[in-house]
Amino acid sequence: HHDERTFVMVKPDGVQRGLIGEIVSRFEDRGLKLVGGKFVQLDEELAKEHYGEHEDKPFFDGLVEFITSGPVFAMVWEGADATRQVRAMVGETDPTESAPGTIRGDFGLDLGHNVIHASDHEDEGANEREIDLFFDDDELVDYDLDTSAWVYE
Ligand code: YYY
Ligand code: MG
Repeated sequence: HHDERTFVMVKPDGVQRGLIGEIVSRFEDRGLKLVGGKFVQLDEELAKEHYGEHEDKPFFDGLVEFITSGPVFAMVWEGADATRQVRAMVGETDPTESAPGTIRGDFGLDLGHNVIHASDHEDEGANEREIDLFFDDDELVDYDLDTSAWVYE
């Protein structure tokens, strides 16, 4: 099936550096379908819930401060194996360990400012949890993309 959905967010550093368009283009070029997108200023509560799995880590407070420091661009992308494929396009958590050609490997040099968030494909259900946290059902649009017949056999 081609309808797996995954959550992606251009972080405040990516927004400030003018990388929204570049990042959207990469997912479009891959053949993924954008089904939702919005510009959001996270408050502390949403940031802490989104990163709840890391609340006991030493970097948690700094992470919450960073992710609330400016607007983010939140998106939902749909396609075959979307969560895993998007993570592969994002690269490793640390941009200095990320291969050239990945988003973090092309645009980042620092672990704390790694440009983009994407749902973890190894965390079962993370994609759906994150989509629900950021988007209401009526903010996600069902539609056919004309190119799908050429992307998929
Ligand atoms: O999913 P991903 O963003 O690749 O990494 P996570 O391990 O979930 O960590 C979330 C976020 O926290 C990461 O993107 C940067 C930041 N972070 C950090 O500042 N220092 C660490 N040692 C690990 C993660
Ligand atoms: Mg993660």
